[in-house]
Amino acid sequence: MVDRDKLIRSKEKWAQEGRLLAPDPGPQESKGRERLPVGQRLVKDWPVLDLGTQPNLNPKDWTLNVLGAVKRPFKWSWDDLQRETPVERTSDIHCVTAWSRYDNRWRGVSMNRVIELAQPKPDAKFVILKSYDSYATNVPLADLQRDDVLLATHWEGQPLTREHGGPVRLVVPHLYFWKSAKWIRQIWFTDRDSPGFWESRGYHMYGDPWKQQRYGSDK
Ligand SMILES: Nc1nc2c(c(=O)[nH]1)N[C@H]1C(S)=C(S)[C@@H](COP(=O)(O)O)O[C@H]1N2
Ligand SMILES: [Mo]
Repeated sequence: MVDRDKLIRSKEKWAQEGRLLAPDPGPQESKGRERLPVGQRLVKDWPVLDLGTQPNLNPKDWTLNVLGAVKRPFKWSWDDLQRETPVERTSDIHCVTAWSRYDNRWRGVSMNRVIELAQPKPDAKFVILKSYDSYATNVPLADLQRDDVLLATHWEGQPLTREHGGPVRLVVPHLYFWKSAKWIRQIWFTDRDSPGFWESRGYHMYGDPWKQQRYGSDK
């Protein structure tokens, strides 16, 4: 608990001080977008970042609750998830603590499939993701309706490990990785945006790595 509080306080401090913000290189349109966003460095390993509590979930005990501003709320068990057609996507990770990792091969169920089943109501504009470690994060609905957004169960052909969010985590590759909730438990559709764990501690509501939206109010 002490370690956890220390980690949270130091990350809050980063947000207050605007740490890791690299100088803005100016408009890059003409050169085309670099693969590595400004202020990031490439890593080959895969760091583990969370609040220090890693839920130990037997897949048989995992359930996903899809609810809120939808026409058809539903619950999935692990077996329900297995009945869905798996998809594979390869994408890059960009973490707000300034590491990026290229070419992660994920397998899982497309988020578009979840959205298709749930049928969001017209006023559902945001989604709040909640996890088994009581973590939460917010993402606009439109950002989940992308072909590379998955509920991932596998990484590089292997079941997702506990430390990386197994049995099931979200992967939203075009936003900073704190939006990719590990040990996902609930997907809540809503008309109102509301900050999650890091967003209420100084981190950006949206988190676009290409605009360096690390901290709140574009500091
Ligand atoms: N449930 C949960 N999901 C989470 C977190 C967390 O603490 N709890 N941390 C986030 C942060 S800050 C990052 S950078 C990534 C890290 O994922 P990784 O440990 O697989 O690299 O998970 C995100 N998803
Ligand atoms: Mo992070």
